Formats: sequence, C-alpha cells, structure tokens
Amino acid sequence: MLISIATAALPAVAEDGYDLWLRYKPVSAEWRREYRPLAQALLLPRAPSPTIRAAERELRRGLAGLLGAEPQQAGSVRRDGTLLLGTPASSPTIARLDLPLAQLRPGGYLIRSVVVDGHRATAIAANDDIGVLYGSYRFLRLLQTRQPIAQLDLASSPQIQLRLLNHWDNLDRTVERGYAGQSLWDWWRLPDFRDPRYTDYARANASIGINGTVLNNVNAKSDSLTPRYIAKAAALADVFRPYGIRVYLSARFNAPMEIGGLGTADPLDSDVRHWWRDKADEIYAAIPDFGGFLVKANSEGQPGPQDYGRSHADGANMLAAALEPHGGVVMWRAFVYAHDNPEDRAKQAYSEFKSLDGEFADNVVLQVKNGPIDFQPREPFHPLFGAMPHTPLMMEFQITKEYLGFATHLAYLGPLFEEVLDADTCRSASGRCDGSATVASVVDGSLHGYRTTGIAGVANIGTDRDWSGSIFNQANWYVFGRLAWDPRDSARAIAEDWLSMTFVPDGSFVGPAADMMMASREAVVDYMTPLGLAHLMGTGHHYGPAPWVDTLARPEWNPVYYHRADARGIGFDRTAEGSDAVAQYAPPIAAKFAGRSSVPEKYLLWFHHLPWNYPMSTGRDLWGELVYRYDRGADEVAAMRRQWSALHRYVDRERFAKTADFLAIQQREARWWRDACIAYFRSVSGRELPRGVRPPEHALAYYRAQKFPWAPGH
Ligand code: BDP
Repeated sequence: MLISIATAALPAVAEDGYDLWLRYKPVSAEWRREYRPLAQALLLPRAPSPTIRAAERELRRGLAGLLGAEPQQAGSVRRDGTLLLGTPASSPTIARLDLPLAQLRPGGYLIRSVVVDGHRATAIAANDDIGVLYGSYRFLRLLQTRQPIAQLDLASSPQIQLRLLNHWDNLDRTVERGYAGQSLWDWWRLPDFRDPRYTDYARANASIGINGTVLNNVNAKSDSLTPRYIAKAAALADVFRPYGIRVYLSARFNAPMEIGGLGTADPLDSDVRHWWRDKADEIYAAIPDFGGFLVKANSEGQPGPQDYGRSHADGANMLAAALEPHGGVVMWRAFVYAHDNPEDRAKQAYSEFKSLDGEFADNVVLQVKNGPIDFQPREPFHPLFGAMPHTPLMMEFQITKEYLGFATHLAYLGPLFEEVLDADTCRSASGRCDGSATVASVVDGSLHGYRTTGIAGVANIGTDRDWSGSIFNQANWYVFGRLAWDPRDSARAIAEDWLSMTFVPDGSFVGPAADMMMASREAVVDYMTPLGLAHLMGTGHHYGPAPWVDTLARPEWNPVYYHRADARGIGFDRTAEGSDAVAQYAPPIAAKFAGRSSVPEKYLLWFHHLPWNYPMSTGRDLWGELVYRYDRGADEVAAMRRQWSALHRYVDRERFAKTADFLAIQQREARWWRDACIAYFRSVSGRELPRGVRPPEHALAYYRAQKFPWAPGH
C-alpha cells in the first residue's frame, strides 16, 4: 500500500532527463512520516573540507527534494534525527563512537544508526572525506529506493582502486563513437569559463563512485600536452577535485616530436626521456593530483615504441619513470593489432603482451578490452585476463554503444559487463575451474595480488540534455559505476535501483521495466550477431548491417573475415585446426571452447566453422537456428515496445515519448538487421528459408545499396 501512494506523487511536468538518477522527487506522505524524524539535522566536522561541503550540499538538496525540508545545521547532537558526517580525525563525535572503520578500504564508508547523548542519530562515517561523500550518496539512495533507515548498519568499500571514465573526446568537441551530442568539455572557452554542468558531471560520477576521468580521445593529439591545454585540464581538475575525481590525459607517443621539437620519440633516447620528465613536472605543477597517462600505441596507425624497434614495455616504462616521482600511473592499452599482421586479429593482443608479463614498471597498468576483438554485442572474455599474474591488468568496457545500435537502441549493458566479470578464467592456483579465478577476481586484484587495480568505461556522455543520448543509456553509465565499485554486484539489482531513482520506486513499474532491460542486450545479440558472430556492422561508422563487405584493403577490416560464410558453412575456426586462438585460454577453457558440443552455443561461430546443416541442441539445423535467432531478436524488440507502452502511467510524458520513439526506431532497425542478414546468408548458403519464416522485405541488393555518409560518431 505504501507503494501505490508513491505513484500518486508522479511529477506532472515533463522532464528531459538532465537530473539523471539524482532527481530527489518527493516521497509519499507515509514515507515522509517515516524518514523525516530520522533526518532533521546535520552535524558536520568543525572545519569541513570542500569534499564534506559537497556532501552537505547534496544531502541538503536531496533531503529538501525527497522530504520537503532541509536538515538544520547542528553544532552538537541535541535532538533525535541528526546525521553525523565525518571521519574520526575530523569529527570528535564520530571519534567517540569508536566505529569499526578499520575494515574499510580507502573511499569506503559505514552508515550506522547510533545513539549519541541519548538521541537517535545516523553516522555516515569513513576514514577519508571522500568516503563520507560516497556514504552520503548511499544514504540518499536508501531514501530514493524507499529502504527503511531506522536500524542501519551497513559498510561498503570500493573493490577496485581506479574507477575511470574514458572520454574519446576531441579538442574540436566532436566525440569519437559519441552519440549524445558534443563533448562536454568546452575546450575553447576553458579555463576561463567553467560550465556549471561540469559540477553536475562530477556529482553524477561521485554518486556511483567513479574517481577518475580521462579527458581526451585515445587517438590523441599532442596539443593536449601544451601549456594552454594543460591549463584547461587544470580548470576541470579544480571543479572535480572536491568530488574525488582525478583528471588523466591520453598521451600521444610522439608528442616529443610534434610539440617538443625533437627528432625522435624513441623511449630509450635520453632527450626523449627528459622531455617527458619535464612534461610530467609541468603537468603536476598545474594539477597536483593529476592521475596519469592513458596510451594507445602502435595500434590503428598510432605512433608507439615499435616505431623505434622498442617494445611496449620500453614505451610504457619510459612514461612511468616520468610520472613516478609524482605518484602517477600509466594505463597502457592492450588494444593492439596491426594491419600488416596476418595472425588472427583475436590473437594479436595476447601474442604481443603475454611474453611481457613482469616487465612493466610498478606504476604501469595494462588496460585490456573485455573481449579479444572490439566491444562486440558478445565476445568471450579476453584471454589476457588471468594470463598476466605479474602485471596489473585493468578492464576496459565500452559504455557508448558503438556496436550495439548507438544511442537509439535500448540495450542495458549490465548483463554484458556481468557476463564478462563473472567468467571463470580457470587460472586458479589449483588449475581447477572452481569459480575462484573469475575475471572480476583478476580485475579487483584478489587473484594475483595486483598492487594497482582499475576499470575503465568508454563514456557515453555528451552535451545532450539527457547526457547519454537516451534516457535508458543513463543506466549504462550508472551500472558501469556500480560494478566498478563492486564487480560482484548484480546487474539486475542495479537496474532496479536505477529505475527506482530515475523513474519511480514502485514495484509494478520496476519489475516489468527491469525485465525489459535485462532482456535487451540479448535481443541485440540476436538481431545483429547471434551464435557467436561478430563485426558484421557497416564500414567505418558501424551503423547497420553489412555482412557482405569484402572489398576493404586488409582482410580484418571486412565482415566476411569474421563470419567466413560460404556455400558449405559459416563461422571462424579458432580451434587447433584453425587459428588456434583457443590455446590462449587456460587448458580447461581451451578444451571447452574447442569442442563443438562443449562450447556454449552463444560462442559457437566465434570458435567453429560448421556446415549449414550442423545439428543444434534445439533440434534445428544451424541455418534454421540462425534464422530463428534473428527472428527472436526482432520479436523481442516488439515485445519491449509493448512492455514500455504498458508502463506509460508511471512515466512523465517527455521521457516516456522519447523512449517510445526510440523503441520504434529500434524495432525498424532490428527488422532491417534481421532481413539484411537473412537475405545475405541465404544468398551465400543457397538455402531456402525454413517453412513459415517471413521473407526479407527487400532483395539483398537493396540492403547492400544503403549508404550512411553522415552517421554520427565517426
Ligand atoms: C574501436 C573504435 C575506434 C577506437 C578503437 C580503440 O572503432 O574508434 O579508436 O576502438 O579502442 O572500437 O582504440
């Protein structure tokens, strides 16, 4: 019954999504009666830092919105319902409580219902101010999701140290693979003009524990390292600092030549080493808590150490030496493949880096994409996870949906992230697949005892009012942050929190909407690349289906390279008879993936080339199953549309309509994907459509003729 009252308080006015999950709309009268007595006053440390001030502002704003009244400022605990903020060092009241704070990691917090001088109070305590800020957001989330707060005793610590967004933002404000408007960073008017939106960006990130941001594209320009641009980055760092967010930059490897006037960028050259050391000193003078560099080197045409016959370790260690005196890190990307390397593209990163294990300096972290190719709707986990015990590996996910329908398709990435993090690498000490060596345990450092741990998400954020190009894309930013905090958290539970905060905490809305979200990524897999297919997207922009493309200069630029369909069969043989990519996994996994009947069907064509009449577990043959999956994906989007229509009374008009319009686009495009792929694979296989299956709307030539020169993000 409490629940139905919440629905009655729906906002009458339209909303554009700007407030994200920090909307703080009024709770029902019933909840207000429960919450208000427990949140009446605020006792801050005597000398509040900017971070504590940020916590205070958020609590005031949140409680005013949720409960209709801001808490009073208190000098001591003189009444029931005081919120106590601080650390034992900053707050004598917190110190007196003698809370079990030793168990917390940096940034962790404890929220506990306590009695102080005979009055009921709630302590939001930590060992550091940023923990207090995180705890304040958590406290607000309890109210936003209508949890009881009278008997609180909860502790939480981030399981991963570096929880970063990677912005692929260019200095002209275009965003590589960005589908949400321009870059937030108004480089031209920085540092003088500090858009208030930067603060809202920091609030949103801090609310989910993100603690760093790489400001510029991995395909970097050296200009970012010039004094003028360092000053601009410093202005952003100043805005973000109270929220615990450090700034990082992508560094172009040949910057010493492009902006330093040197004749080489050889990492072993002493002038080059000096140049980087001076550059680091210069950056730290402007940004004392600068996080470090992200580097894409010798990949897709970027300069790198191999241009000088040096290894990736030589390159990374040279930059690491420059940052080391200041405590900075180098995040060296393992997304390395070369156009002139004939080896299976899925194998190249492992081949390149595995032998370098242990050769990197202490402040280098290798940043590895979740799968061995490139952010496809589904890939098996990257074989480097678990294979480099002596080199910290950090995860790179893509939040922006370059290969999953851009901003318009509703695809909740929680299940994708979760599937990767939960995957067992079988690199346990015993060599057994006992679930103790998951990708999450690699990334959080527990498996190999990494000294530095990290996770990065390629941001989906831009100047659109809704930040992420669609309302539901906000959930992908959100779930990334939550899983970065705790990679063992549940994608479903996070979706439910997000729905409650973003729309309304009503079970009859949240349940069906979460069902829709949870099924959405699998739908994309089905209508784009079922059964382990990959990279069938249009050339360059990656919009729409183009499985027929076979004319590009290098083999691995062509979709036909990935699916290998011909009259006899389809799929990429990565067993020992083929490229033997399976051998890069631990033996039990390699054996599983190599067996036609043991490989999970979702990875079937990733690892095997099979005849069209190959019998599937469903009783269909492979061709029939492929067609069935394409149909299932398109049907699922139709079901999502119906589901969303049925939820209209819970959602304000503007956000409802925008989502409904986008679902209509998605349905049309899912159909297009299905039709084009079926038409194409039918033409190669020469097979008839199974009985009862609807023929594609157009002939194959129609789909092949589609061109999208102005598709976004490219
Ligand atoms: C691919 C993108 C490309 C990026 C590259 C990378 O298509 O725009 O530059 O990854 O991660 O997914 O470096």
